[in-house]
Amino acid sequence: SDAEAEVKKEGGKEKVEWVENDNIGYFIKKKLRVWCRLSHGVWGYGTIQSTSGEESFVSLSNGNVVKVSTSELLPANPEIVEGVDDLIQLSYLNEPSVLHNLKYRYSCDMIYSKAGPVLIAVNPFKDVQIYGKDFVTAYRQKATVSPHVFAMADTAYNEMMNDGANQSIIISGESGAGKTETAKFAMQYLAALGGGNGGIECEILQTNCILEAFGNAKTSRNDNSSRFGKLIEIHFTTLGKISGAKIQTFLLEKSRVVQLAAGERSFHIFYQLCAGAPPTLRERLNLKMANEYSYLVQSDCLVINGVDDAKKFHMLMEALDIVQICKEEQEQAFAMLAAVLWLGNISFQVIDNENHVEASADEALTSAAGLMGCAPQELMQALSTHRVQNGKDSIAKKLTLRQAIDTRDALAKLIYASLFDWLVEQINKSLEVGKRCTGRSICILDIYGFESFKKNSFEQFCINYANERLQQHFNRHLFKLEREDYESDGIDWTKVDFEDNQECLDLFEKKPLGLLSLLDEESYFPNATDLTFANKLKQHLKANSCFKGDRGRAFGVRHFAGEHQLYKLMHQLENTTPHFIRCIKPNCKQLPGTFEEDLVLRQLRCCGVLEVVRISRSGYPTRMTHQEFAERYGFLLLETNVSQDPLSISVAVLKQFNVLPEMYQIGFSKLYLRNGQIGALEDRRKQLLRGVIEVQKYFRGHRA
Ligand code: AOV
Ligand code: MG
Repeated sequence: SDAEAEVKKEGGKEKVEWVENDNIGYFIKKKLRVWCRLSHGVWGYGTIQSTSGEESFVSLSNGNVVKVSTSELLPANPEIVEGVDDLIQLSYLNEPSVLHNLKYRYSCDMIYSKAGPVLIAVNPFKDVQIYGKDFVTAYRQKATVSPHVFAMADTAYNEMMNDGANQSIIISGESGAGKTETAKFAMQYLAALGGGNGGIECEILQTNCILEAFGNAKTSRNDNSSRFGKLIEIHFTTLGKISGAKIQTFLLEKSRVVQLAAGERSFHIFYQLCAGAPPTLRERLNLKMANEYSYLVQSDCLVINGVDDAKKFHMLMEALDIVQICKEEQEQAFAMLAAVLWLGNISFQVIDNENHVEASADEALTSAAGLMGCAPQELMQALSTHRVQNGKDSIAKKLTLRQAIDTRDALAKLIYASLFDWLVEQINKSLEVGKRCTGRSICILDIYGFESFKKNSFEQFCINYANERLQQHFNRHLFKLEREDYESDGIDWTKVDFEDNQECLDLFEKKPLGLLSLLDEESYFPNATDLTFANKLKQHLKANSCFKGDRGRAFGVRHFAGEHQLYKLMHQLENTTPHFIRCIKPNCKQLPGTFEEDLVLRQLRCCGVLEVVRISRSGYPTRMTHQEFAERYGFLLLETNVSQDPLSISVAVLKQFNVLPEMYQIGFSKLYLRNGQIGALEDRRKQLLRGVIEVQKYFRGHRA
């Protein structure tokens, strides 16, 4: 448990005692600064004025005095740790302290902080001038060490060069938290470091523009939301120059092509094409404006504030040129997009008294067929009938309106998804330059974060499963790092209590009774429905604490995509040295300068940052080299007969202040102190310095 030093006068001599400070008694006694929970859930910062029974009066920094329950008080940090780079340096790692530190830094445009080995990036929602060439140079030359995505990319690069080990930069966070932007800055830095090899680095950077056009869309949370996961592997020569790159994409949200929520858009490329295609291309594709296509108008949102789709289209064409996709192929790709749009305009009419339908022979049908390279009649047939096997023969069964619309939409999604895959393949061909044979690489993973909507589809299921796997990778890695740090400095490692998400993963993965196996099995039963599946899950999984089946609701799942890619991805990542970046969204309005504490806290909690902090807290959060410690506190020594090396001085300080042996450990290079210890020494130090100043004043006064 935590303890705090208390200086007592005893027979004229000061004696230091250690008291438990879990119950904040020490803070109350000393009238130190505290955090108190105010009525509306936010934390207030102030000084305890008085305490009576279970209640305390706290004078807040804004001058108000509030009455709060003493149990709602938490210790605030001493001033020397205000706005520290690394949350681990905080003496008190309680939530308000962590929040305050991030908020303080954010208000000074310091959007990056560390939580031990993890980089935290709080989205500024404005241009911060910290990504220019001067910053690249500064981080390259180690002229600055403040936390930055450049610093993390630099570490990855150096570790790759020094150890020859592959590296990964894993970026996670909620929708709109800044993952994609952060990934781009990491790529920019690596391109600057490993560039100068025939422009391959420019090509790599241009892929962002292309993949964002085809894979991003405006959602209610983010005007430029990635609707796919991306892993880019950048390959380097033994001299550290970029030799090539490879992109893998995951879980493209293809349902967006045919179905949009109010206020959201489909993939950017559709609007860019409609707004920016030059006249001759418009003519050849029989292209209309976006508001004439049903797939696009359904959500009542065609433009994004501050975005010029036509201009974006021109940038896209340039980018396609740069990655060497020739003009003919570009036009074929645009033709497929136009085909998808026209497909959405195809309507159906009832043709018999059994409510069977047939596609109307109109401009939509002829245009779509023309663009797809088939006869209108063929397309009509394909959209109005369903082939079923009957013995040796196959017969065409007519479709109802719902079935016909589903068929049409499935075709549109298939075309779009195939186009996306084709594009990634073309990009990869063009990035293959150096044959990628050296085996050194840095990969950057930008995957969309946990999602939870009112109605969650199979897509959310897959995304959340992927995130669950990543979370485990994250937990296990950090745990390992922490242990290595202790062990390499000769510190006795006693296992700290460590939360794992294995049970949740079991829920998905266990065979034969996990969500995935059960779903797989159920989808083979001809009479299976959402409800039978839901019942099956309830029957088998109710024992797993991560399973919630109490609402009797059916699942909207039809088919399982296959241990999607994800297994391969995790395997690939497990063979690299990972570097984690956690992006934080400070508000939901995409506004600069707005830091909503509750929102940030929720993200810190659920993405494991506080867990990292907690791991350190249960160990020895304060780490100072013998030298640093001796320099800062050596002058407090009363005992003069101490040899002058840093280690002896440090030990003497600890002895003098009666720091209990279980409160610290001495490593080969550093001192490891339990939570709260440094705060007490700081108080003592300040007291003494104040005394010195008083004495100086006194003497000056006398001389005058
Ligand atoms: P995401 O990738 O995490 O969301 P983005 O990277 O698209 O989030 O960021 C959302 C928006 O925040 C961007 O369009 C920028 O306007 C702004 N932004 C983020 N990081 C920065 C930064 N470092 N500097 C300036 N502005 C920034 V999603 O893809 O929705 O999960 O699926
Ligand atoms: Mg993104």
